[in-house]
Amino acid sequence: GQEPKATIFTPRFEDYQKAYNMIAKRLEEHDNYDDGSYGPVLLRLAWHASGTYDKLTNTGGSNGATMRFAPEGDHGANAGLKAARDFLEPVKAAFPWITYSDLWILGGVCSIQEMQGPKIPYRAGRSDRDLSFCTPDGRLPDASKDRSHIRAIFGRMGFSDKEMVALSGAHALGRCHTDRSGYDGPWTFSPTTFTNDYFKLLLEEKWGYKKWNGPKQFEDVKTKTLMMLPTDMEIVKDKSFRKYTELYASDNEAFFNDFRDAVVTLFELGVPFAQPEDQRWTFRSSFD
Ligand code: CCH
Repeated sequence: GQEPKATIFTPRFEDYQKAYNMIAKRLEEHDNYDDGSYGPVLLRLAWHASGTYDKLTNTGGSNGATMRFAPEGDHGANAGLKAARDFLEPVKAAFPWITYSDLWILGGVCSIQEMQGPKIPYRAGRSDRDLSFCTPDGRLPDASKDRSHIRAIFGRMGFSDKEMVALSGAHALGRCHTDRSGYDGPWTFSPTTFTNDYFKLLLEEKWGYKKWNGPKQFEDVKTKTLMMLPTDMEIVKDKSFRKYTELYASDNEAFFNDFRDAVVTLFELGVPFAQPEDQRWTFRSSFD
């Protein structure tokens, strides 16, 4: 006789699109957070999950979602990211087949697209790993440092000067929180819309030291409402970095394209995908 066959559920593009849609819907519904959106902190979660990558040892990166565990979740750089992880829990509950590590990156992709940024092609296939895969503290950038630190940290992941500048443009979004990093304030006047304003403001505004008891940071002299970190200022002071800052300030399309390419690379660092590079998925946005 015939043996009944167990059906194994293999999620496909449309299944991930459903998870994307739920994240987008939650972003719209929960507009009482920070400047009106969880989008920026979701992107920061995806970046801090990925930005631990070390190309020499092929350790770290978004595979594993090891920030779930105390050693890595408690690293100073990850302060406040529990808000983003908790925001995604109902999505994990509704789509239990998705791994945390795929979900966190899907959250980053969704937040960029829903905040009117470029379409970010995506691959699934990350697996969750145990706490023995947690990375040591100190792999993420320290905002008080200079260009050599930026190049050491992003060089360790394999990025070029151009890619470092393109990725920095994410600071068009969100803000610093005194109870997380110690720094304070947003970089732009529209912190929930993805634009090239970070580069424009870096070049066009006059920046001075903020007079306060907190860590050394910059404020725009005119309105004193915007901020820049010491590392942000390196993006205009360093000659090689500045070339790309000028390019992205004057050419939004170049910024969108280069940011997309760099962030796809970032989100995929160290992940052994089965899904081929030329078969990435592009999700429909809520406003498509
Ligand atoms: Fe960043 N970032 N980032 N950043 N970041 C902070 C906030 C955001 C640095 C430091 C800080 C990238 C690169 C760097 C976002 C995306 C990216 C904060 C404030 C600090 C400090 C945290 C707080 O207080 O809540 C440094 C240093 C570097 C590089 O040298 C890159 C790359 C990306 C993404 C591609 C986003 C988004 C935020 C806003 C988070 C929020 O909660 O609003």
